[in-house]
Amino acid sequence: MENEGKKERVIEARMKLKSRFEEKMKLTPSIADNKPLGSGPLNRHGMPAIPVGQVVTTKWPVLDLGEQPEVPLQDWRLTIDGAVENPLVLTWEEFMALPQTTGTSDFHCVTTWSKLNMNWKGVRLMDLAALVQPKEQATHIMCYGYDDYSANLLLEEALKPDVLLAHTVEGMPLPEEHGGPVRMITPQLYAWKGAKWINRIEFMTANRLGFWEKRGYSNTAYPWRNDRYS
Ligand SMILES: Nc1nc2c(c(=O)[nH]1)N[C@H]1C(S)=C(S)[C@@H](COP(=O)(O)O)O[C@H]1N2
Ligand SMILES: [Mo]
Repeated sequence: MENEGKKERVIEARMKLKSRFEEKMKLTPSIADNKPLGSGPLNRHGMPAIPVGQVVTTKWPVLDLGEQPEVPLQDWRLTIDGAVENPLVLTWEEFMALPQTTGTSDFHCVTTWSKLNMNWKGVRLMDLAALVQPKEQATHIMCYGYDDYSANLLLEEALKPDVLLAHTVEGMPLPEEHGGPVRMITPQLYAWKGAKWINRIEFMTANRLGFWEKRGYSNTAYPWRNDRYS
């Protein structure tokens, strides 16, 4: 009984978010762009697999700010706060007990490399949002890492189904240098929008700029428009 009620509430919260953001999502470039720039066969979202100016690599370069924080699982926390009805701090066990999603997606770095068809497992940002319930006025999120990193995102981008807080890649725990224990991935946007070593998601009622955005990177970061810098 208790569980049924819980499930009903989760579904209700999800449906509410969906109806609030469905129209906005349909208008975002990764869905609405009818002249996406790029080459190669179409990807799973109908976009050219290789966005304009990108080169495919099979290696996986590491990009960071010169620091790779080491976070033991028993110390790991994820804070979700700001403009939400139910702010939360999750432990590792609580995070892993949430619904888990697997997905294949591409990774496009603004420094021009793309790594295609990566297999991830983690928790959808959308599912976390359904738990905390963004307030009516929430429009953006800021994601923070255990390093000094931050990245801002429009909510209608963050709520897309392949935006994950990933803990597993290619069936293995996410390596520390790639942001383990947990990082965000944003396959429809340049990869800097996905914070490695993520430890906080702040819902915001107005846009603010993240680490690279303050330094001239694009607010929107859409790979099929060569939307790298502002
Ligand atoms: N916390 C944190 N997240 C980060 C970064 C960073 O320096 N710190 N770099 C970003 C950039 S520019 C890219 S391209 C990707 C790189 O991920 P990778 O090192 O796993 O390839 O992470 C993004 N997320
Ligand atoms: Mo990057």
